[in-house]
Amino acid sequence: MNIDFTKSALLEVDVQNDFCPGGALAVADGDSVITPLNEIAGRFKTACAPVVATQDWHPAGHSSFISSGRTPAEGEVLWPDHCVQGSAGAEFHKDLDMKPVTLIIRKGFRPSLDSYSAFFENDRKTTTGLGAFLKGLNIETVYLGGLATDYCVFFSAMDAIKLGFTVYILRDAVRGVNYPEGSVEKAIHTMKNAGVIMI
Ligand code: VGL
Ligand code: ZN
Repeated sequence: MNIDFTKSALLEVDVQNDFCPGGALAVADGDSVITPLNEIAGRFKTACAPVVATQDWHPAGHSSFISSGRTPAEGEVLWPDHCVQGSAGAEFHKDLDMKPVTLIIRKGFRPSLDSYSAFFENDRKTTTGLGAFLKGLNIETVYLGGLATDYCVFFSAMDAIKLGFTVYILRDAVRGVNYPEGSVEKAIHTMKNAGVIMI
């Protein structure tokens, strides 16, 4: 892989304990994204290129939790309590190398609004600031890995395309929830059609 580090950023999505085996919203094999992410992050670090880690960061009782008692909207999925601010489950996995990380974006911290994407919250309007941050660094290309393929990675990749970035998904550095069944395949298909490149 030939990366132009002068205009590329690495985005590591939600590599947190709750999305790894043993966590509250465990993604099958979720921790296997860590080794490939550390390897590529090391290369970004050597080049002093930006590495952004996102952290799902919900207040207790968040509206995306089943425990909120809320009736989900059509097509909306509610989740077990996960990534509660300050909890062990919200911490980055201990094996994720944080030394290369130059920015941590926390998301999903508004009680009534979730944020799957690293760029825009689920109202599709509220920004996290990440797009402006990357544009401010003259970044044109985003390499993406992490959890979960069919939710936070998917929405981040689609928004990155919408913002005009060239987007590469690191195929061995993503894992999915696959709920509902088939959602990983559907996400990959939709991303490819939108111009996301799988490598
Ligand atoms: C995620 C569901 C709920 C993710 C976050 O990181 O993909 N999925 N919160
Ligand atoms: Zn969440």
